[in-house]
Amino acid sequence: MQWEVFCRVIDNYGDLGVCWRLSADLAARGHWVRLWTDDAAPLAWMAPAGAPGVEVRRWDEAASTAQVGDVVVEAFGCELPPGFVAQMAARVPAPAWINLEYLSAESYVERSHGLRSPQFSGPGAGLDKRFYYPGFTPRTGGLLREPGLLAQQAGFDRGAWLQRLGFAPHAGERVASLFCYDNPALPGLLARLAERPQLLLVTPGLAATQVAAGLGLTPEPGSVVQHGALRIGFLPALPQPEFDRLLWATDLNFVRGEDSVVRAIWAGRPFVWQIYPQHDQVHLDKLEAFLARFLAGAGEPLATAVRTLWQAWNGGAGAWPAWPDEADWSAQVLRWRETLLAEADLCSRLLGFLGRTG
Ligand code: TRH
Repeated sequence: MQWEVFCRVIDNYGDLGVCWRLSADLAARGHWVRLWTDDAAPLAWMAPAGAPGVEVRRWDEAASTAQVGDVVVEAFGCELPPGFVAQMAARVPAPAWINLEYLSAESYVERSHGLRSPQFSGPGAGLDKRFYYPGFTPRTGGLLREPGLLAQQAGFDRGAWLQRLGFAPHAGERVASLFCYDNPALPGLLARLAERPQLLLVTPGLAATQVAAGLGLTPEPGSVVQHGALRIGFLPALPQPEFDRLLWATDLNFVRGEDSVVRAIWAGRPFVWQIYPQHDQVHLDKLEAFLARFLAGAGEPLATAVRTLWQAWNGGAGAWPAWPDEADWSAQVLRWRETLLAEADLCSRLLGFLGRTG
C-alpha cells in the first residue's frame, strides 16, 4: 500500500523518531511511504542512509501533491494540512485515516483504541478518522518492533561494537548509557556510579551538557574523562539502529521519552526511564501506570527499590535511593519482554486493523 505519514516536530526527537521507525518498518514489509514533516533535519543523523521505500517530503508541499495514498497516518494529532484533507475527501475510494496517538500504559488506552471520529464538517467532511493507540496489551495498538530485531540482537557482538565506537570498556568495568532531559538528580547518579569501575556513555544534547557542566568541561564527542572510579565517554549522535545497539551493549540504560523506552525494553537490560515532563504533572500518573505493568509479579523488595529509584530520577534532587538488586531487576525486564514479545508488533497490528495481513 501507499502510506502518507504526517509528523510535526513539537520538540525533542520522539515525534520524528517514532514516525521514522514506523515508516522504515512499513517500507521493509513492502509498502511505499511518504513521510511528510516540518523538520527533517534530525534525520541527517538519525537515518543518514534513509530507507528504501521511504520518501521524506516537506510538510508545506503536501497540499499540492497530485495523489493521495491508501492510508494516511496523522501522528500525535498533528492536524493535517486542510488542502491535503480536501484531496483525501475527493479520493475514491477514500483513504484510511489513522490518528496515531502517544504511547501510554494507562487503562484508558484499551478503551480508546480503535474509536472512530466521523468528520461532519470542514474539508474532510464525510471521512472517518480512527484513533490508533500504541500500548502494552493485546487490546491496544502494540509496540513498534521490526521483524528479526531480537535475532539481530542475539547475534550482536557487544565488545566489538564498543571497540569500533571508540569506547572499549576496561577489564571489570560495567557499562551504562545516559539519555535524559534536564535532571536535578544527575549529580547524585554520577556520585553513585563513581563508587565502582564503570563506563558511562553519554548521549549528546541535554545529557552531555549537564554532565559536562557538572565537571566544569565542554563535552567533546569521542572524549573520555575520569570521575572517581567512573569513566565518562561522550557519544556522537548515532543513527537509530546504532542507538539501539548502544542499549544492547550496556549493563544499564537511562532512557527518556516514548521511543527509547520501548527500545530499552527490547534491549532487555535493567533501565531507568525519565518520562517526558508535562506542566500539569500528568506524566507522573503515566509513569506509575508504566511501573505497574513493568513490576507486575515482581517481589516486593525489587518493586519498591525500582519504583523508588525511578521516582527519584523523575522527581528531582534528594537522597539517592538504594540500588535495586540487579540480577532480580534484569530477570524482571526479561520476563516482561517475554510477555510483550508474545504479542504482535505495532505494524502487524496496524495492518490487521486495516484489514490487511501484510
Ligand atoms: O527525544 P525524546 O525526548 O522525544 C520526546 C518523547 O517521545 C515524548 O514522549 C514526546 O512527547 C516528545 O518527544 C515530543 O525521546 P524519544 O522518544 O526516545 O526519542 C528520541 C529518538 O532519538 C529515538 O528515536 C532514538 C533517537 N536517537 C538516535 O537515533 N540517536 C541518538 O544518538 C539518540 C540520543 C537518540
